[in-house]
Amino acid sequence: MLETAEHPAAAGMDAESFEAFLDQLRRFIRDRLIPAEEEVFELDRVPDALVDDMRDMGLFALTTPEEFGGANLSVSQYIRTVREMGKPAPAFRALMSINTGMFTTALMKGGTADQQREWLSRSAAGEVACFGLTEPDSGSDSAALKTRAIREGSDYVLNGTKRYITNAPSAKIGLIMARTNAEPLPRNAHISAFLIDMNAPGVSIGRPDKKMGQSGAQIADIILEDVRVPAAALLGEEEGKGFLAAMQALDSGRLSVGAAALGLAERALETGLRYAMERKAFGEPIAQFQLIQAMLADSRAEIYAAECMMLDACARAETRGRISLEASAFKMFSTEMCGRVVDRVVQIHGGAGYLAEYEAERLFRDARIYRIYEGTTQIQQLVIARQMIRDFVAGA
Ligand code: COS
Repeated sequence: MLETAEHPAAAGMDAESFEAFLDQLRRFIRDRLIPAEEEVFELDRVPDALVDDMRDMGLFALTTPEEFGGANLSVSQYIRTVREMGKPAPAFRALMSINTGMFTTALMKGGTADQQREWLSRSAAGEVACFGLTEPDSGSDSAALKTRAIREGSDYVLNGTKRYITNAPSAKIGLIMARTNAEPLPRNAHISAFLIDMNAPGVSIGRPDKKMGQSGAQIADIILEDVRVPAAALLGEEEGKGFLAAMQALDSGRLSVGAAALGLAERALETGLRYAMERKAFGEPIAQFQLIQAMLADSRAEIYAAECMMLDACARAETRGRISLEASAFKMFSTEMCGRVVDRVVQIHGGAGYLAEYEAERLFRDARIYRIYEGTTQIQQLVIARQMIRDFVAGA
């Protein structure tokens, strides 16, 4: 949840309990999640028993207010948690992070009290959530989406297709953006957000897409054919607020992706360092060679820079309103940094880095999407530069 100052219980969990939770999570990751990675890759999904364990750990309820069954973590606490979840196979984080990130943020900022009570409680209880913004003909240009929601009496009827939707195959609840007026202008004005039960008649899910990496994190199309929902499903019970809800949710999502990329980079560097210490060439561990050390050192310094950005962006989110610039800057830097780190780790491995048998190869593939989803690096540049221009014009 962003802008916690708006929320009465903004302080999050007390520091001691949070550190204890983080220790427990690190053990859970080490003892349960990492050993299950191969199984996740084979099944291409997270096994049910592990999903249950994740629910028991409260991982779907991290950011939900206590009154709806959540832990009410502060932004910093939540994002530090995501960083840890960035270390095991990405499938685990993908499964819980829509609930704790975009879904919860959109509801907290734009939902009515009744909507918050129903949907945040379901989310916190571990009903997997999805977020339907992207479509076959609109990715970066979110405002161009075509899915329609037409008012019929006290209902809305939705038709359209959503694409690349994380968790679509397992989701029980969804926040789906649709156009409530066919008028294309003003560009963002007619986009609304709907809370959907994914078992509703007319909702069907495409076959999970085959991807370059992040095995086990499923994405698929959502096809909406005459899906009838009550007017109470309209987020905030007000038309035209969907674009804002999506953009606000993306600010939160971008902090989360940046943190996940940081976690993955840290794991990759550990892998690279271990290999460099064990692998010998010319009679000594390759870690003793200065050119290998340069790759290790550059990676370590960049990880440190991303960590500092993360902590600063979170601190600002806790004391200030909109942090689109910082969220985009952190997401851009951290995901690009992660790309460089995994590339160096493959290089440190030499020929072994190209083999599927070694972890470096998987980490290299898994990292690639972070520079693309929840806004490409180029979209982050746009967000940053536009904010700079706005501030300049406003004389800030
Ligand atoms: N918080 C609050 N308000 C926001 C906002 C945010 N994070 N982002 C945009 N807005 C507001 C703007 O201030 C603007 O308000 P006014 O009309 O009052 O000035 C309005 O929303 C429209 O914003 P903008 O003009 O920037 O919209 P554009 O259609 O030009 O699109 C981009 C902006 C390209 C940045 C946006 O569409 C985007 O982020 N695209 C990428 C989407 C994405 O990340 N997709 C990945 C998958 S989604 S899971």
